[in-house]
Amino acid sequence: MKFSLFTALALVGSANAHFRLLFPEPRGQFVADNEPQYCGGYTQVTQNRTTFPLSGGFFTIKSGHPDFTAGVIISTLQNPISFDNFTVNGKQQIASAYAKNANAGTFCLPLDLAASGVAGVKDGANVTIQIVYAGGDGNLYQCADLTLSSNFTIPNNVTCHNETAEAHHGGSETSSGASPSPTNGALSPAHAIAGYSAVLLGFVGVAALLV
Ligand SMILES: [Cu+2]
Repeated sequence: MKFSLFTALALVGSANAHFRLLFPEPRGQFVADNEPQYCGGYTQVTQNRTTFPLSGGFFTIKSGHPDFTAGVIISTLQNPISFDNFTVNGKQQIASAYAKNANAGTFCLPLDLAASGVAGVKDGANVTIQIVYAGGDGNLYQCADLTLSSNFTIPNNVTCHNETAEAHHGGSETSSGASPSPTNGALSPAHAIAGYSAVLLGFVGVAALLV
């Protein structure tokens, strides 16, 4: 009895680790158990899209796992309902290349959608981004529905900062103070690892990377 209780608690703990998309706002309430599914379990597009800058944007995630990999794929369909909708001719449309980080915590990453070169990414377009994340317990997903604007800047009350957190699976990692500058983060900006083989890895590739 004691053993199964312990096992159950351990499973809950690991599921809670996962990751959350803090900004832009995800499709729905975070449900840890559904995060391995397409868009974290939210298959339908939301009606209240977030206005998002065509250039110079960012996204923020909170990672419960250290040693994670995260990237962003994009769909230009009005109502993307499957992973296929994020590909063209079988190729993923990558909005932000996969980046790795050794720490858990909150990380703000640049998301310059205009620079992605994806067809249909333009002023006024409705798009959906999907964060693809792997932290050691399988691939996890969160989506956000956006309307792009070339003359919009993210409001000041949406902060972009990095803050590493104590790793939960033992080890020697400790907390560090918040860094006010988005450029000071521990998570490498995508372009910094452009030559890295992870950049063009698909879903399977990310999983394989962590085995
Ligand atoms: Cu997890």
